[in-house]
Amino acid sequence: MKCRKCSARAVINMRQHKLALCKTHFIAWMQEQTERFIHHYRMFARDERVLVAVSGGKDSLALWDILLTLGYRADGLYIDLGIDEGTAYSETSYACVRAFAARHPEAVLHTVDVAAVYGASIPEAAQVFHQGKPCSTCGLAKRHIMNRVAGDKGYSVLATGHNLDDEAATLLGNTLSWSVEYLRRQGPVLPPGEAGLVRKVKPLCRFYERETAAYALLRGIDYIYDECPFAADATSLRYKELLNALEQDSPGSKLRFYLNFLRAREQHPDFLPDEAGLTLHACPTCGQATTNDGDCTFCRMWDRVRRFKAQEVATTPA
Ligand code: Q46
Ligand code: ZN
Ligand code: ZN
Repeated sequence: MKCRKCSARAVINMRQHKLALCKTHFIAWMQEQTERFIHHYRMFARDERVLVAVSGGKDSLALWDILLTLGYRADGLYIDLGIDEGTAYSETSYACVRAFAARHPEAVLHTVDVAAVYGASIPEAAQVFHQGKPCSTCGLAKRHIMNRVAGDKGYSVLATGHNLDDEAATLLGNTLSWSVEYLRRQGPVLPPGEAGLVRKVKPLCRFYERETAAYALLRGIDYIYDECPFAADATSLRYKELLNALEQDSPGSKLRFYLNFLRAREQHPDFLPDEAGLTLHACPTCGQATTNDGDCTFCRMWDRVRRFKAQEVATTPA
């Protein structure tokens, strides 16, 4: 198969766009398209400082690479979750992030070691607070830490590497359960809320996962290939498989599902109205936005984890 633009050998065929491209033109296409999405969804301006949440995986490192190549002021944030489970997941992913950052002296890498700062790793905290379900603990911790670091370090916008497969799977899950509040908030841009929430953007949300993977490989980015050991239990993987089966029969169905949802919501704003009575206020302990009376869920979690650990120490025979 030949590249549509120059007739060289194509490295990727994107059936949903009826577009095959060679290495050079595919890399340029990914960067141009990202720039287009940033403008189209009014994600951020040239002079804004962007904090990119990097996990060491292909999507977030591809995003950081694209933003730097496009000339944006993009720094990275790595959160060390302390996940090992015999796979050295956190250690390996951090090594990939550090290697990328070392090649980009123009950018700053911020790191937060969860166990060192809060007293327990994510799997340890999950044992106490989420009946051993690390993804709930992890999501809560990442949202809080990303927002805090962005606010503390003066970034007006936080960018994550979610791709179309992630977004379509989340959309399917939210639709199956008719989670109106989540459906209302899902999209390429989550505007800043009250009480110090920063704007969140997903510049890669219209790229298929295979496209971000191809981009990372073709750009020579060393990323962690293995999924987090807890990902295998995630329901979203089953939704991704379902959507892949649909895509196989009907190329473009994933993209249509997502884009038509965004369009429908824009055309019918009353379909998903703002939830009445949901007021945010600042957590008295950390200052971040919460709907709780008193401390936010993040602060309650660490308080319980610390009390549990202190009790454990007190009852352990010397
Ligand atoms: S890192 Fe965290 Fe994911 Fe691992 S523990 Fe679950 S949520 S699967 S994106
Ligand atoms: Zn070409
Ligand atoms: Zn708090």
